[in-house]
Amino acid sequence: MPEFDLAIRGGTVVTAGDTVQADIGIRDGRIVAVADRVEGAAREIDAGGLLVLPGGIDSHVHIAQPSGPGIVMADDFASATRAAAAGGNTCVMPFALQPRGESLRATVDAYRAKADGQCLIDAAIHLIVSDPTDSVLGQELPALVADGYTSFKVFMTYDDLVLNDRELLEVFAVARREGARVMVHAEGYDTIRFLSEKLERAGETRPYGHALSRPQTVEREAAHRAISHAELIDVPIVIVHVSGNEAMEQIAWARARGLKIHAETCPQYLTLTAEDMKGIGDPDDMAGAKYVCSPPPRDAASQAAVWSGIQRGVFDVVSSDHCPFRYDDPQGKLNPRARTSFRWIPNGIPGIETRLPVLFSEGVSKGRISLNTFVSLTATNHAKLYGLYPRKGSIAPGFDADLALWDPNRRETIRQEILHHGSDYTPWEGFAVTGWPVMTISRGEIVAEEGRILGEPGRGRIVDRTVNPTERRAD
Ligand code: DUC
Ligand code: ZN
Ligand code: ZN
Repeated sequence: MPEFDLAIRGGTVVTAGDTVQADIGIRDGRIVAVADRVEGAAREIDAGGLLVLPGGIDSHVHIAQPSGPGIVMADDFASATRAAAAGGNTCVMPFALQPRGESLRATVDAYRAKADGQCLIDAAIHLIVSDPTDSVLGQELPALVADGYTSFKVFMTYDDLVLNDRELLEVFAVARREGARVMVHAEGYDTIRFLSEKLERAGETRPYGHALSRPQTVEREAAHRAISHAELIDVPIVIVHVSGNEAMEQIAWARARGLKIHAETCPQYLTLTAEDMKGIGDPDDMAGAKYVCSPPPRDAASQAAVWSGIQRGVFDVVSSDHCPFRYDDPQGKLNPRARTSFRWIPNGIPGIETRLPVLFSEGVSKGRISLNTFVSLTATNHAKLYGLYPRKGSIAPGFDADLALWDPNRRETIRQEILHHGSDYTPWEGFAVTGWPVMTISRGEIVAEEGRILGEPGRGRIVDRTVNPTERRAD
């Protein structure tokens, strides 16, 4: 009987720390050998001329999430995980969103049922806490963390989701006690409402009004407030989807004070700008809705600032914040109310399939970041931050055989017609990239090759996580 089920031969193996020529031996879905030469495999893949990277982990995606009356998200678990796999990913982390007034446990059970039998690659589920009642804080959250849901997101804006300062503090305190990870959407609710109403009174209702309603000050103030609360409770937090210099400065300031503030940014803040929301060329000015996400993309100076933050290590992770809606659809971006004001355009853009090629091309191919930094930002740090390490996120014996084979020289142009997501557009239409994932392997099985999907939905697993006991701290 062969020693390995699969050998990947002759590739350049890249981890967060090393770049080496090596073969990889895989058995029972796990990596069992990384060596000069691996002999005796039932099947071999020739990776000559290719990079062998840990499969991407996208720790911030929205899949089949309730999105308000009349609005439907464009991806279910089947389409989202298919698109993710085609884009070089092997694990995604979506959110079970607690509607106000409902039990968090019931929310999680219902969300897990949606994923059942659908996933092509593995997924791990975060929670969104919108209603931190006494029973949620005292019983449900601790029990859910113990059951493997070890991270939750809180919002500082949105009518149905916003937590006030007292509630943020209560959730942070539970996270500290249970050793869970909190992700913070840092934008200030009252300021956004004030500005939105002012813009509407002035007749500025186009999609571009979205950018005007949420300037960087709104993000900076909320980031500072979240950081102050985290300092008070003495708990690490992750500020997600950081869009520019102002919030970034707060994070760097906090770190200089010794606080454990983690940060995430996304390809949209490196490659898009608020100008995209002007929808040039569209007679109705609505094409800009394709780019409406929160925080909004900013300007060229902000892009440069975020690149510099990546290079200086301010950012732990680059996620997609995939939040897909169809554009030409009454249940999507062009819902009837969206034409009356930007505030009714669902917030979010698709990006699960394009995150890695865009970052690789703009980052590695253009010489802004090393291959090893790319791996840290797209896989290893996600695994470490959210409790998937040392099972996922690197290439070494014992890790899941989750791999992406990359052609670093391959030139492609991103187009909707080559993508697999459920949305009817991509914000990166026509974007030229150098570097492309040619094969994705999930626990030793090829799930995507040259844009073709090979595995069956339902083979992907929901991964439960455990907290590191050293992160649990009594009050
Ligand atoms: N926040 C996200 O993280 N995703 C989409 C919309 C939002 O506000
Ligand atoms: Zn958010
Ligand atoms: Zn998000």
